[in-house]
Amino acid sequence: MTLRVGVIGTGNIGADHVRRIAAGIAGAVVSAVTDVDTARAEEVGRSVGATVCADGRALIAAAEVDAVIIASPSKTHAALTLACISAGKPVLCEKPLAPTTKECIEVLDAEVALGRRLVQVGFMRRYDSGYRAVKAALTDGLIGQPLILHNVHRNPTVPASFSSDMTITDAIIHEIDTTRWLLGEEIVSAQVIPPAPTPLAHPHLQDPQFVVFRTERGLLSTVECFVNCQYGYDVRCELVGSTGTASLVNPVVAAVTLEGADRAAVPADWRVRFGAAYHAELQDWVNGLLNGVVRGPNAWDGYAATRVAQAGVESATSGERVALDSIPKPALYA
Ligand code: NAD
Ligand code: ISE
Repeated sequence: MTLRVGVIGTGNIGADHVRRIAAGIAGAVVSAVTDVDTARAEEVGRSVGATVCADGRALIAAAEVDAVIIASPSKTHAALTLACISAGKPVLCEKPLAPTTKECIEVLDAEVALGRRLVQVGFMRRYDSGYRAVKAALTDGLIGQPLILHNVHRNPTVPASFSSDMTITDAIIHEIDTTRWLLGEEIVSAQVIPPAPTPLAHPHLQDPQFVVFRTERGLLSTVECFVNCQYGYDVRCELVGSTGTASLVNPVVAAVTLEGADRAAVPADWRVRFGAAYHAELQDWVNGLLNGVVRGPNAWDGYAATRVAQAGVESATSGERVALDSIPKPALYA
């Protein structure tokens, strides 16, 4: 059987997913696309022979769509995910599941009422070989007891439309998920501490941002997120344990030895750095669906990450540490 995938939003990541599925994901084809920018949808659709649907709802309802990828802006995610659940179609929703916990709870409620899991959230770092090696070092007992996780997340630049809240809800949300996943426990508080700002960011933006998360067992996870670092896309992570540390190694994309020095190129953007992880995420999603299961990061993970991000936004405003509460975890996500 071939899984027929419909993609909503053919911008940066949507077009990337379309290309990736067409070029090398076994067992799947892109059968339909849609975008409010119709010319863009037509161009991307034409490149892979996919139908262009009028809007997200038409795509979700289309007979030629078995499963949906949502790659439109974050504020559209919850409503489109709810429409997929109503239609009984599996959905890979890009992160975040929604910018607010209220919307995430609506998605949880709808899935629980349906009684089966259809939603996967695009936390693709869980599929990155570097992050997996860090996790394996911990679970294999190589570094003793986990104590502190240090994270760095740098983008060369962002557009003027990118806000300080989005640094937390759209960028740091990746570190929130990797913290929960690597350490296997929930985050219980968040504090945002603003460093001196770079002169090279748009004036409305606090950049960089620095956050300290504390987990249930008192572990710390720190995140420096700098979205105008200029020099490239740089994601780092070091897990400090009681007997050693495990670190993510930034993959070398090209190296030049010249004039007595080695120069290793930094990835240009997330497409380059995490290309293999996006591939693994999509292939695992398709393989699972062909066997009737959704097994990646689920709607609970989406809710759990957004509630922490929302606390971060609150802390950025107040300057205070924000303690988190949580709704009970439904049995569907046990
Ligand atoms: P983008 O602006 O490049 O693309 C979004 C596209 O959606 C645009 O073409 C826009 O015209 C279209 N669009 C807007 N409203 C729509 C609607 N209602 N229906 C259909 N199409 C609509 O943005 P992007 O960088 O591709 O990000 C899209 C989403 O993917 C965001 O939620 C972002 O957080 C997520 N993302 C995830 C990763 C990752 O590493 N997992 C990387 C990049 C982006
Ligand atoms: C973007 O939306 C992503 O998800 C990238 O992975 C992340 O690095 C970037 O900061 C976000 O804006």
